[in-house]
Amino acid sequence: MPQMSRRAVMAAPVLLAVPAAIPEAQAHAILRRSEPAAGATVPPGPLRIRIFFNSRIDHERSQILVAPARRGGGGTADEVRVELEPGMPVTEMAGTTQPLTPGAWRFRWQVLALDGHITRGDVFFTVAG
Ligand SMILES: [Cu+2]
Repeated sequence: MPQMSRRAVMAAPVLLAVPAAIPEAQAHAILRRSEPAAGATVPPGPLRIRIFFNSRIDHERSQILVAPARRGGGGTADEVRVELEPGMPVTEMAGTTQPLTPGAWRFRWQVLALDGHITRGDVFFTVAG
């Protein structure tokens, strides 16, 4: 093998490590849909949250946090981590919250995809009075 070709082969793994070089098809996890959906109204009490992603996630390094929704975004002090259900499909995660009181709430999902990228987002919903 000529010297130039060998160098090109050696360089390939380095290029793959650059996030911008990874095709969208192999990219990080994006929320496809959730239960509850954004803007939904749910009854008071414990709430089962289920989230569907476009790609495989690492359940060990992914989480769902629930907190009251505050005007202007708010901080993370009120967030409570939801224990994830074991045995979910590789593109889903789910867990059930403690009883939720009536009002505005959000859950925050944060997941690690197999491409090594962490993504997160907030889903706002209402607990009926
Ligand atoms: Cu990615």
